[in-house]
Amino acid sequence: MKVYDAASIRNVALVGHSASGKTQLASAMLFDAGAVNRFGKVDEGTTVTDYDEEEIARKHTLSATLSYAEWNKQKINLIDTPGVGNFLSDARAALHVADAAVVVVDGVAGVMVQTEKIWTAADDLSLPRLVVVNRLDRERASLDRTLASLREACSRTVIPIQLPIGEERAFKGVVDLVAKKAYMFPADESGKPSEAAVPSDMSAGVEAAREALIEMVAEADEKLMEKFFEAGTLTDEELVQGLRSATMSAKLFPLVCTSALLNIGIPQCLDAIVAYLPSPADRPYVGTGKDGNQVSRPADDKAPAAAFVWKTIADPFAGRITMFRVVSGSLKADSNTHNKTRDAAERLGHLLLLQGKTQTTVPEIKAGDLGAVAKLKDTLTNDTLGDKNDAVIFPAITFPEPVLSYAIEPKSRGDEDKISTSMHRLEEEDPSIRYSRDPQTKELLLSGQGQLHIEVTVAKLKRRFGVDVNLKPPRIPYRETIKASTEAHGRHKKQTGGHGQFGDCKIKVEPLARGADFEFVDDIFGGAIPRQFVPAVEKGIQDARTRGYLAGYPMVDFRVTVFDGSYHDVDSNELSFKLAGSLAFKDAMTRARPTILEPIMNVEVYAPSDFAGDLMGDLNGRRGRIGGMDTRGATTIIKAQVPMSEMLTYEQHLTSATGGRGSYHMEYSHYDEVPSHLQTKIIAAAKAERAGVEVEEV
Ligand SMILES: Nc1nc2c(ncn2[C@@H]2O[C@H](COP(=O)(O)OP(=O)(O)O)[C@@H](O)[C@H]2O)c(=O)[nH]1
Ligand SMILES: [Mg+2]
Repeated sequence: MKVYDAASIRNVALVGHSASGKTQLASAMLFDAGAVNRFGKVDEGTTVTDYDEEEIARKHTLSATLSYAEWNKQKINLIDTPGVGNFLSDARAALHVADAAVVVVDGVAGVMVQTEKIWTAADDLSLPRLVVVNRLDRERASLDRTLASLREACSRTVIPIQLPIGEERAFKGVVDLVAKKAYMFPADESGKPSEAAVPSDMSAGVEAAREALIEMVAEADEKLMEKFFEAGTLTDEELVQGLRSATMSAKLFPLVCTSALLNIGIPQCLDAIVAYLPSPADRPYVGTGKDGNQVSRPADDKAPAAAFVWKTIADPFAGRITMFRVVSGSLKADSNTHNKTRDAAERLGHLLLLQGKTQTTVPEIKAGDLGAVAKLKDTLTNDTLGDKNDAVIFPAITFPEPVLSYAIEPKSRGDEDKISTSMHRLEEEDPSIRYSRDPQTKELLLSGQGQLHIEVTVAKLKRRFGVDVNLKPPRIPYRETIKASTEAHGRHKKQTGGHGQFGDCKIKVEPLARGADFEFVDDIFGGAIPRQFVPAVEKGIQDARTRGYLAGYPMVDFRVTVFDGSYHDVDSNELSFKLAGSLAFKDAMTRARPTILEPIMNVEVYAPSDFAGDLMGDLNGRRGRIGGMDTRGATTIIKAQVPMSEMLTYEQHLTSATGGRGSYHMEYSHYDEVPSHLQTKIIAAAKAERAGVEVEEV
């Protein structure tokens, strides 16, 4: 395997809405560049980057996958990423180690919800982007419409550097606007075009599009603007240079046209990646130095070794596979390194390049390149590896908090231990899931980004670790709070021969603002309760509030002030004051008007406009509050706030209501009070459940 210096590498993340053709595009690029011998197809389960059985079965990318190819003597590292909302965290992680994003957009549907999400994520990182309008061979595909949606939703400065030749089924090539050349592709999917003259019926369109490109490039740079005004145009060289620097500074986003399935336009897409997107040498990586100051780390292989871990794979056989970007210096096989985040020694065994699931061992991985290593001891995603004496640490990727929890139970009783070790491995692989035990019901909880995310995690658990579990209906993380202030009294007294027990406290409870959680204030003067027992009062109240009052959900957003009490010289002890605290809490609840809160989600629905009326009606039926509506071409975007409990079945509803053409995104917004008729139901359900649990425990 050749070793590439940083200037000869392009690290690109393929991102965009699900089914825009990212995986198929990666497959075509790898094939055309000669990195693989076979043109893999998503529909046949033969692509390099969707190799996981779960991905093949579902025909959806579920996890970021690394692959690479050489093109024009440059090594392109391609990270194929998921486009389904539930799995977008992996796409975000990939953006952190890429120097540029290739944003793939479906030429039929245009910009969709996840395209926008990931575009914004790339904006936050100031990442250069190449836009690929794919699936141009499909019926109803249109570059013009897709471009309009890109300019509306993403950026005004998305600019075609190619035009498609032929539409829909007749799509057979592209015109390169920079070189004014046409490339016609054969129907055999070989991806080997023949050069041709620009079709005569396109010449006016090509001229106009080239003018528009030149103007945009000139606009992005003052010097070029002056030249443009003087000469009325730019030279070819000025155009190429200007386009490159405007793309690298994320001022312009060049657009290319492809059919990844028919292998049309792919070599030109690879050319554009090499010509216009930055190499690691062009973009220093930013980390934190010794005193917390920012340091900019160029991709210099002579500098101290520093690598950032962006992903971990839990392989049941090979163990942990750690995927990293070497930021500076180089990592060497069979050598010692240091986990600087955890201050722990690590031993690097075989270093790996990953072509999907195929691993190639290499002696060294140098600055700017992406690679992997198996069987590290302590290293997890977001850690920095490298030279012990070099202070730099790279900023962590933030992963989304889970929004939904399901209870799981093993199908066979003996699997309890195995579940927990396997789930911890899967948590290492996917930081957007959480595995825990419900303190009230003792159930095992699996939390994640949505139903599909949970189902896929459960499928992984079974396939990789042989643990089969039942998924119980999702649990809504209700909370309780109070609506009124009151004072209350709790006294615990027991006199049974010998030592008695005595604790006594008076408290005040007051509602706090939403999100304030819980405050405890010690307002005891004059020793009404001895110092050492006040924490016991707090403990008693804490225990009681986590068990809730109405339906067993933790009570939040209130303050408790203990302001008085009494004690007994001999009989008072910690336990007595704890019980007194808990009694005072219960007493307070009889007057504090307790109520139940539920999580409210921000929801964005994208669908063809014909469905907008029905979808809004449905959201109203789910107690949703419509916050706004937008149209983008033929697509309507509905924004609403909807209680989580009403959204559990939304995925299925939206798919069937729109024939699969709608999509949505949802994230946690805030907690709000549950309407009282529904509270009654929640309380009844909690009682029934508690009764059930008790019976079982007998
Ligand atoms: N007609 C056509 N179908 C495509 C094209 N690219 C991808 N597809 C199909 O679209 C579906 C989704 O492709 P995939 O690569 O999995 O999309 P991803 O979710 O963005 O990775 C698959 O059935 C592909 O065969 C294309 O250029 N033309
Ligand atoms: Mg995919």
